[in-house]
Amino acid sequence: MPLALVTELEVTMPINDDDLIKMYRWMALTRVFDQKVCDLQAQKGIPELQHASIGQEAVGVGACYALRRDDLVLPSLRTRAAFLVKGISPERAMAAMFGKANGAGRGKETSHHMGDPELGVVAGTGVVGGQIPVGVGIALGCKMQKSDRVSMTFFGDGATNRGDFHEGLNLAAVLNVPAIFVCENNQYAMSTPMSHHMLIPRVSDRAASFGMPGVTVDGNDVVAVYEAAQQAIARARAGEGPTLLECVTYRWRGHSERDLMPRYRSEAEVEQWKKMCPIKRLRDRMVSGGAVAAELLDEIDREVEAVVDGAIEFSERSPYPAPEEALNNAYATEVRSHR
Ligand SMILES: Cc1ncc(C[n+]2csc(CCOP(=O)(O)OP(=O)(O)O)c2C)c(N)n1
Ligand SMILES: [Mg+2]
Repeated sequence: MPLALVTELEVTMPINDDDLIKMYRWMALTRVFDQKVCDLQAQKGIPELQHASIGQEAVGVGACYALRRDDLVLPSLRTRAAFLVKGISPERAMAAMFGKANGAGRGKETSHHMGDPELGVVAGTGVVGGQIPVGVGIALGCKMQKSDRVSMTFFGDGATNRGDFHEGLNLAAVLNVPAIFVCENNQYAMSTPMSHHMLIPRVSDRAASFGMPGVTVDGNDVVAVYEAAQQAIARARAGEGPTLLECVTYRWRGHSERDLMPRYRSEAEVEQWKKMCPIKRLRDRMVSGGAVAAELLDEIDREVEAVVDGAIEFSERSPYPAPEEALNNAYATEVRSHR
């Protein structure tokens, strides 16, 4: 089955079986990609310090599946799916992990900071929540250009305590820009549980203080995420302003692969969330409803495994960037006035 890029989508409401199969494939691809990067890191010590999104795949897939090709996305450190769904190939995404010249970061940056202007993936920085005001500025640009494009910015629960979040969302509401703010609430910021870093139960409750709608969905239900994202995008395109979408989910692995033996949460808690695996949930929904044969999904599982293995071979064969490339594409060469 060929890769379904955002460009090829004809988003339908209500969602059909073909969309479900494609979303299953994106989640399976994201899972295998991240698992193999974890394995590589343990075995070979690749330059990437992996921050795995395993367990959270439904958020990036469901939200980005609702975007158009010409929309702009600002992933967080844990939104692996956004890069893939928006069109960065597994080969270029994997070569980035190896620091290779043909990686999406051209050997200068690894997983969560890579971008691609052609595909509308905005490169990030290491500052938690730093992409939020940038997403607001991009949405303002879309509005000033009188286009109906939107920006979609991802961040974690911890990031919603930073000034960037509060200033960014307030300005987005005041300026009524076409922005969608997607919180991947995995209930921890590194080792700090949500109950220790904020005293309200829902991130989406914060939206009221900015005067924008705030919605909470089950972040392990890809269809719920997709439908909520579709509604937020429709509002933004219609000139009705920004939305805060909170997707409640859970990360199965440590904060990074350096955090191998977390002492801040119990094994029982992790196991309980593994039972709510977003990929298995979608599989069960499709198969039990009789919409899709289990064999087709097994075939997809095998295919994405082969795609990721191929991406690893591609990355291993690829060259490192030449030293004289170090400063290329690092600084803007042209500054344009908007006037
Ligand atoms: C301003 C800033 N403070 C601290 C850090 C270190 N740091 C990196 S990720 C992270 C936790 C982020 O938690 P959350 O926003 O919930 O995202 P998650 O990792 O759970 O996806 C921290 C504290 C940083 N990169 N930037
Ligand atoms: Mg978090």
